[in-house]
Amino acid sequence: MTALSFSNAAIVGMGQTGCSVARFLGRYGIACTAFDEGTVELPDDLKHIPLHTGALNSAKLAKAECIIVSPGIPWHHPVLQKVRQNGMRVVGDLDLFLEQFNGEILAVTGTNGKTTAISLIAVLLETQPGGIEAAGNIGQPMLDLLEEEHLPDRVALELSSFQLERCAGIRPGWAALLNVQPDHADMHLDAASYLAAKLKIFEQQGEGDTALLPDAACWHELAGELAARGVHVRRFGVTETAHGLDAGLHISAGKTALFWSQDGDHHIIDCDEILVRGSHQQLNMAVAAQAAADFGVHATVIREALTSFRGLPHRLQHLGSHAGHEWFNDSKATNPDAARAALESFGKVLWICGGLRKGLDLSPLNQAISRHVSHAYIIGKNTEAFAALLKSAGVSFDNAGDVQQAVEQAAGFAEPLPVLLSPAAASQDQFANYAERGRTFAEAVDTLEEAA
Ligand code: UMA
Repeated sequence: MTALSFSNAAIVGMGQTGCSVARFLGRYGIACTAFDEGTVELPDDLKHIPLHTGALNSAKLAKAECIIVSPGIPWHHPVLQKVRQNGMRVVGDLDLFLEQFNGEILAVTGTNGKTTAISLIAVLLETQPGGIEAAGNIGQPMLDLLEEEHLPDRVALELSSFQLERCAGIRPGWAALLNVQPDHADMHLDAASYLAAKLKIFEQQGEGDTALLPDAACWHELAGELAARGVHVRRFGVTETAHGLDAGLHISAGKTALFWSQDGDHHIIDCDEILVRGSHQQLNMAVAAQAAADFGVHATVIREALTSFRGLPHRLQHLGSHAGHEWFNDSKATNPDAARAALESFGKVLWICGGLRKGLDLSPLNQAISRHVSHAYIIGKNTEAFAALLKSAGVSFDNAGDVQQAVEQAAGFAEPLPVLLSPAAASQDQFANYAERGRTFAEAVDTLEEAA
């Protein structure tokens, strides 16, 4: 392990990341002070660390030689800006990880679908020599990987814009950008800084590295720049010809097939053989297939993994048939684009939506709502924006208030339509996170009478 260049540190945010940072620094004997603007209690093994709660204070932070900031704390937080301007070292856990880790890095970013792609990549590569560990935004703080005596040879990092934004520089040998859609308008100053954060994943790539980019024209210039630096650029997307693309979905005569490139050929799986629903999810699976192929996983292993993959909880997860309806948990859809993709995976549905809007414009959902929603149930503390959206799309709705009420009301809907929880909003107005919202939904559905 490389020695650290500081002997005491301030940790800002004591959620998953902050606790992981504290344990990591503890192993080096670094003296830490914890800061959190919320009401937190440190876990038993970290109780010895001094904790300051409430508004951040630059004078207290300035006592540390290094400040490590959790991803969920805005990088432009005035106090953090001030200490940075004063020349203090302020980093995220990704910087600490990169200082220590010398193995191979596969990294995936994008607004939606990162966790699906990274999870599948981890499944596909774990049988390869050297194996793989997945970490990052997926819910596994990356510094925890360094706990082991034997470090992994290779990691698959799910990187959020928050993590990339505060990282001094990263050079993944293999990197993919899945998509960029409006999100986190409450955390980034503007759309340009959100995009700039995502693109940091490619910033230091060079000769011998691989970059996988969507095929849309807006990425051509970046593809050219990367290729000029010697990066092997691959492109993926949805196509009717499959020409010129390395991976994606091929639509022909009403049939969709997933494909990836390997050994100079396209390998194809008919999407009817894939258990995971939704072309947006299948496209992310094509990205994972391409990653696996680039790391030498045999095509038959990729085929087997893709056709047996059941998807992840809270992502268009089929909960079964209850009270005459099929129920789908897509609680992970925390922005309008994710919900749009989910709605487009169905004919007509009963839609449960609403929550914390994060300052996002909902109007891109309008067309999908008109086409795919028969009736909606709004949850969350502020219903006005969703009510206005549904009115403008000409769709009837109820203000259900909470998930349990929405489930009860949808169960009573006469037509046997599928019921889809795909909120298009974050959950923190009523839940700790999207997973708790999804579990609450699944529990409420579970109490309904099971279909015979
Ligand atoms: N806090 C403050 N001030 C703030 C905001 C938060 O003091 O302005 C404090 C909170 O009181 C809390 C702590 O910071 O005690 C939480 O820190 P955090 O929000 O960074 O959360 P962690 O538990 O450390 O989880 C983070 C990621 N969270 C976010 O990026 C918001 C997790 O991604 C990630 O799995 C975890 O690190 C491990 O790497 C979650 C997420 O929602 C899944 N990510 C966003 C997304 O996917 O859209 C980017």
